[in-house]
Amino acid sequence: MSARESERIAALRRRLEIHRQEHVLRFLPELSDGDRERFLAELEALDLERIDRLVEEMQHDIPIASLDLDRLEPADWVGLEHAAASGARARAVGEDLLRQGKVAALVVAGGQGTRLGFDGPKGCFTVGPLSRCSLFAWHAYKVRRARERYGASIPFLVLTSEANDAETRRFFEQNDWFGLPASDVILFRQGMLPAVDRAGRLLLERKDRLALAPDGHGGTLTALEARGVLSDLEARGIEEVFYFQVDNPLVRVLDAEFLGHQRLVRSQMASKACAKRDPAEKVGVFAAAEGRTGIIEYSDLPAHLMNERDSQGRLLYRAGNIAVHVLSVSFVRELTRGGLKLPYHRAIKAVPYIDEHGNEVKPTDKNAVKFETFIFDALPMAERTVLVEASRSDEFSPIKNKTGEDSPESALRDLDAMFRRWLDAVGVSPRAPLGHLEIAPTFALDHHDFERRVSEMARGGALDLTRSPLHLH
Ligand code: UD2
Repeated sequence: MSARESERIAALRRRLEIHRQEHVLRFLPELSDGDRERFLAELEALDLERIDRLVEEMQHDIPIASLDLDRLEPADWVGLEHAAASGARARAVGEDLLRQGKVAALVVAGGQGTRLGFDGPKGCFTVGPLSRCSLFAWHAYKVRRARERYGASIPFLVLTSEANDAETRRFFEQNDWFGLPASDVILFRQGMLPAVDRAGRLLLERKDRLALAPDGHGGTLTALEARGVLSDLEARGIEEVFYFQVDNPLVRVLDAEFLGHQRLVRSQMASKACAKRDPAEKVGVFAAAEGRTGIIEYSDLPAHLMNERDSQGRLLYRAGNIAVHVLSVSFVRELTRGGLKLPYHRAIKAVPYIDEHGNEVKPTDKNAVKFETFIFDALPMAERTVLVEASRSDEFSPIKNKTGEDSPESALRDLDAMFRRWLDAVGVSPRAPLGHLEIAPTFALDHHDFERRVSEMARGGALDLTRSPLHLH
């Protein structure tokens, strides 16, 4: 080891000691030159002050709520009954925006899909009833159809994480970017944050590596800025980003009406909500406090608020978060200027680690704390927001669990029922049984688009909608 390297290590050790984290250097003498070099660089880049702050919040059990729970009230929303009245105007505004090429689509797909138990990026999971295409394909086809319909270029941004970036990239490449121009598909990786034990000490995953975890979907904002994607969007003249999660095949990607609502009230961040199925449904709820709107995550909502009812017997906090937003590019710029200001939530997990003797430990109990930011914590920071109610049967059926509610089976059922409603609206009763009916997003984006396409094709006499199986693509 050179004198210069010894000095470098001594300086790092002094810094780590101030923050009580010097134990991470324990195995340094055992490492090869290359591994030591890489690990030193990783440790030098750590934001130890921030880790101290997070540990302190953890040790004092400071609640991380973006709204004051004692002043909570339900958030205002444009309910379904009002959406019809303002819908046509909003749709025209949104369609104009799309035609002018001012919108990008962004899917967050950095999560690990642990509950589903699928080995691989969740976006690779099969969703097309007949095509057997993946969630990534399903979403990309919506972007493709929107480009075709509005005659504009629409960048498709995909947030990945360290664990799935390479595989996701390969999947897109192998599938020829699902027919989108490769230059308009932008995969960008979210950041990682160190996990700590219950005493706030950094954990080692290997002797030469910290235990790290993705920084949450709030990391989308940091990654947009840090990876140069935000500047790219600005250079392309993009003004609005349509944000959604990879696990919901029903999401109306680039919904013109929703985009219009954002513009009509000059909102910085628009959101969609569905009425909660039951008090315990695992969705965050929209609420307001002191004139600001935000979301209280399901795990943070006290039981008395979760079960509270209004005078008509409906859940008071029933505006469930379906994780569909429109963020204006200028708001994203504002949020990331001078470092991201979102709060860090804590998740207590079982994290494997190397103990002080160098042995690998695979804990069965939850031994560690991971920190993550949530994109919806940006809501209370916005001057103007708008919340629009969405119909669950048309827009929300996430794939989270292996079986039961919110599973592949319930998503297939909901997709099939939606296709049948579209067909019913054009006077057709399909003969195809469950699983034998697919209206691919390349054919139609939503029921408006479907009706338009059907009437065009019916004029040409080329369409038999009673076939079984029925696959329109
Ligand atoms: C999320 C919402 C919940 C509700 C529900 C609707 C949070 C914290 N909660 O719950 O309020 O709206 O969705 O479906 O969002 N992801 C990343 N990087 C990360 C973490 C997550 O990209 O570091 C992505 C992930 O790939 C997925 C989405 O974010 O697309 C949501 O993650 P989740 O499935 O862990 O969230 P969930 O279902 O607990």
